[in-house]
Amino acid sequence: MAAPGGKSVLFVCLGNICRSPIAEAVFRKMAADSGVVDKWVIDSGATSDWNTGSAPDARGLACLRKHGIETDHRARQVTKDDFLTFDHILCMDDSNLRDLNKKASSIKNSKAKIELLGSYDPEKQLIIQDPYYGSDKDFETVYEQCTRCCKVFLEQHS
Ligand code: WE7
Repeated sequence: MAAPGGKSVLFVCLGNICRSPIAEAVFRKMAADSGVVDKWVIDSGATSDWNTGSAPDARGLACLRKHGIETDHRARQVTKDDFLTFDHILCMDDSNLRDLNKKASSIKNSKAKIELLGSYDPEKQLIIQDPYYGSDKDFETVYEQCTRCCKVFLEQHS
């Protein structure tokens, strides 16, 4: 899955239309700006199959665009294969963590390290809240949390 000698990270939230596509796009931009994007396999996925095939939420796309980031991601559900191929699975809240750990426990040889993305936040905001029923400001908060966390995650794994 990963490039030779490379690393891989899958960002996960409930529907893969709000938080995890933002995290994925932010991390890809950061890795590109640092010249290491070719060393990484970067993707995002959902714990649910509710939005499979959908584009990211328009508010999330607007937020990313405001920060000079584009994405053409389409929502997909996390698969059993993801636990065998990804080094890191980074999720947003405790509900995601429970769903992922439950799925992982049903799989032989799951290798992915499953963590909260917020565990990398230097400002210690552990949970990245679902902005689905929120405002543009909530998407901006998600963006800021993802930016802080992805920076530390990339530094620690470079
Ligand atoms: C969300 C969501 C989010 C909530 N993205 N949806 Cl309605 C529904 C039902 C099952 C799975 C999904 Cl994904 C969705 C649509 C998409 N970020 N957040 N729903 C949400 C938020 C708070 C309380 C309950 C729900 C379903």
